[in-house]
Amino acid sequence: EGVQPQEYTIIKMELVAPFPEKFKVLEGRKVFLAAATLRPETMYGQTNAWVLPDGKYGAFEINDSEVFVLAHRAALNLAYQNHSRVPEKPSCLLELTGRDLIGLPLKSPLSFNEVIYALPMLSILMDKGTGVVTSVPSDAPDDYMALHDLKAKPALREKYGVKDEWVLPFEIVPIIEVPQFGNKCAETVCLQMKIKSQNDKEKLAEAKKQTYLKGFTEGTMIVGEFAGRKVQEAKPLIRNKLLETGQAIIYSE
Ligand code: A2H
Repeated sequence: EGVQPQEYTIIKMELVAPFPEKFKVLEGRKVFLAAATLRPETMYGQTNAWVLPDGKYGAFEINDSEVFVLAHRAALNLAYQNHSRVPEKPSCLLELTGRDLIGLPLKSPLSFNEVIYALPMLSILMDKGTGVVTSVPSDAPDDYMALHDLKAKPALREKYGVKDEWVLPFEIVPIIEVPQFGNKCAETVCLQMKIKSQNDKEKLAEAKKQTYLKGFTEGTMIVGEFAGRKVQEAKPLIRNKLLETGQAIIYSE
């Protein structure tokens, strides 16, 4: 990790009622999976959320009505950034693991898919961001490969209790046009580099570098309110909208 603080946007992915048994104590509150992203302008293309099956999570009171599900470390950081019901102290209502989160139905800001599901990703780091990641397989190589693995491998779905209907209906949503890479830039690069699975760490790091730089510097939005604008211009505009409408907050670490 660098010396510069990283500023993320936390996307509030709302848990759809009625809540499952384990979450009944949270009934009556607004509960969100809190996903940290560096690419808020890509939220149109969400197909699911990612959690680490063996990761430790908690449901934390952010204020009187809202609860965030995220890693404990992130809850502590948020408490020092004015996002805890109790100032400077995380208030955990419920201890959870990633396995408890798999299959939760979510409504996420800007997503063309009205309801998406929390699914397992094995490369999630619990000491980065919130431990919850929003999945945009059109533009993120990690997301593309992890979704590809789940779609292609029934045994992987079975291992984590993932139902077909949480995965199979979800297609890549084109949202950004990148010269030479097309409008499914993560897929293009993963195919070109012949990446086999989400475990192909070295190649994925290279794919990420390529798509991140090119998508940001040369990409054009093809959907949403800022369609036709360059990604560089659209990003702060979309981010500000999400912040102003209460669908996202700023998070630094
Ligand atoms: B990004 P950096 Cl479309 N473990 O969001 C693993 N990955 C994590 C994470 C964690 N705990 N927390 C966040 N991330 C991901 C969108 C996106 C992202 C797109 C394209 C590239 C991209 C949709 N997923 O990131 O190490 C999140 O995925 C490539 C850099 O702090 C977050 O932004 O630089 C990004 O990694 C933060 O990575």
